[in-house]
Amino acid sequence: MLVKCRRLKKIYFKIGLGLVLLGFVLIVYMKHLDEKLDIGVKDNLVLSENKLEQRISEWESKIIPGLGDNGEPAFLEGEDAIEGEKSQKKFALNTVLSDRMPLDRKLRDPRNSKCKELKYSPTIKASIIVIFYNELMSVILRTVWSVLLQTPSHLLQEIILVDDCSTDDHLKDLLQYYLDTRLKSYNIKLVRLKHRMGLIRARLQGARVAQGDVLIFLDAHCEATKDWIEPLLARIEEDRTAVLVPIIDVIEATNLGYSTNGELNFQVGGFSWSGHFTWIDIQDENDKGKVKPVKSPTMAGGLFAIDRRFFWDIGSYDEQMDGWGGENLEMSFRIWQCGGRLETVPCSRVGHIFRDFHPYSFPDNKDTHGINTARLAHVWMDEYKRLFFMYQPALENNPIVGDLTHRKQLRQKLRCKSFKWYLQNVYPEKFIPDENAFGYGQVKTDFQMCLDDLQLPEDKVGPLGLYQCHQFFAVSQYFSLSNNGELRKENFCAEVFNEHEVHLTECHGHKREQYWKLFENGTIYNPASKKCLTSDRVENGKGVLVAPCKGDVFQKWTFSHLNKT
Ligand code: LR7
Ligand code: MN
Repeated sequence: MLVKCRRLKKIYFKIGLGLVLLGFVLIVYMKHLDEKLDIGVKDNLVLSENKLEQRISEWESKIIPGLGDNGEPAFLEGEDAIEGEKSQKKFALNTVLSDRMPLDRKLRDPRNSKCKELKYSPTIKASIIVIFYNELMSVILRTVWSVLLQTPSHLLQEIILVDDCSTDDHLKDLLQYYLDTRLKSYNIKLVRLKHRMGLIRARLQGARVAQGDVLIFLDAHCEATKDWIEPLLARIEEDRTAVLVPIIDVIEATNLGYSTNGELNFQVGGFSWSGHFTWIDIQDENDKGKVKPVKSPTMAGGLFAIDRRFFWDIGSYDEQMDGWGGENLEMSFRIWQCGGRLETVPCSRVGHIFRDFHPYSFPDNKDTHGINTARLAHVWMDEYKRLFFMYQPALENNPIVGDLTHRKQLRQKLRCKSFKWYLQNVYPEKFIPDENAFGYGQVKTDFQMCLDDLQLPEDKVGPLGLYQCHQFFAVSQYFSLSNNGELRKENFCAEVFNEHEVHLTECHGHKREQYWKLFENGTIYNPASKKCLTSDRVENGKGVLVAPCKGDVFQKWTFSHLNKT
């Protein structure tokens, strides 16, 4: 009996110990999972429910019905107007106006009328992923409301809000409380990151918890419009390797006006060799004015739809990219080079608030855009990365760029095509400054002065300058004489202006004032004005001009590099 009892005791002890151990293992495992996702559980509400309800009701009571309806620009009066203007300076957004505007304002249908005749019947569902860092709560909620109002419930799996560890207090309990009370019947998840991870990893965390067939990413200051989701889902159902961008309409940061023209002359995505996203006109004449999806060489990055499995299969994001920037070109090149397609869908339209500056700062003030772009250049751009590193020489062999092994392995695993293939097949119009040119590099006079853009910002028009030739070759003195006779830098061309001035302005491809001929004797001749490029009497830092051709020393130019013809 005693023996039996002891044995039983032993067994119980073992079971007990086993359970304790199991519990311990479970706790450790859960913590590990939590850490892996780096997601915290729902915040404990700090304010009492009463207080929260009071704050929300107070805010709701100040909302002005009808303000901003139909996407009309809206204006405040009195004290609010003054405060609104102040907020504009601080947040690059009229936050007072946003707080006064109904969250569920009605927008006009911005689509082209041809779109309204089309019928789509997708059968798959989307998870909408909205990431944010210190965004205004009313702006985030207007994004959420617009999705709820404009998306049929059978196409909506869930909305996932990812808080990239915001420090603004109102985004903590107040936002959670709003969702729990005002939007409780909807499937909205609020994921809080425990550390600021930057927008790339924040999106990845959202994608990890998403369950829909399709992922649709949105910035936290967007508004969806009528039937925005149907053409996206229908196209993905037809081809799961198609990654889609809606037309991104402008919502003005000052008055929240939703501007749209309903026309089909929208633009698609390009890039600059300095590694920035740019808007470009649709290249193929046959694609212009159509309602069907149009090929897009790149995307802006914030708003896109992708099949969830395809997102993971094709390498999701480069998780080592920090902060902000670069991920959009990385994904664009990767999608094309590894067997997908990127398209703009003209019948899907979403508004985005374009802000003049980032209302948030970055940890350590790191140039994450530069570093991230250096990463993608090394992995995806092959020999063409030389052109990017011309703009960022300090990043070329810099350990700050980090380890690239995994991304290079991914490229091998997916057997992706070369960047040359991408340029030739996806973006043949892209100007390659040292390939599509007779001559390129520094354009020197005999007295050590060089053509110089005087560091004109990439999107500004200004005089073509002259400056002492830099000992170490710098990008401001890099020009090409293109095969089409343009004297150009990226998309900027030297153009004769007012008979004798020379400006750098957007290339138009129609020759005329932008057409130049290089002669054996080193003169650069502009047939439209019948004059030659001249450095005569041009002081340091001032522009060059055109003058009657004399063939003298002021009209003699030498390109540092010439292509063999
Ligand atoms: O550390 C951060 N963590 C975040 O979660 C910094 C930002 N964010 C959030 C932020 O709150 C916002 O919701 O990330 C989102 C994007 O940040 P924005 O709105 O400041 O970026 P943007 O609109 O100026 O920049 C564009 O390029 C970025 C490059 O990394 C992203 O891809 C943005 O999503 C992208 N926006 C668009 O494509 C919208 C169209 C604009 C154009 C052109
Ligand atoms: Mn944005």
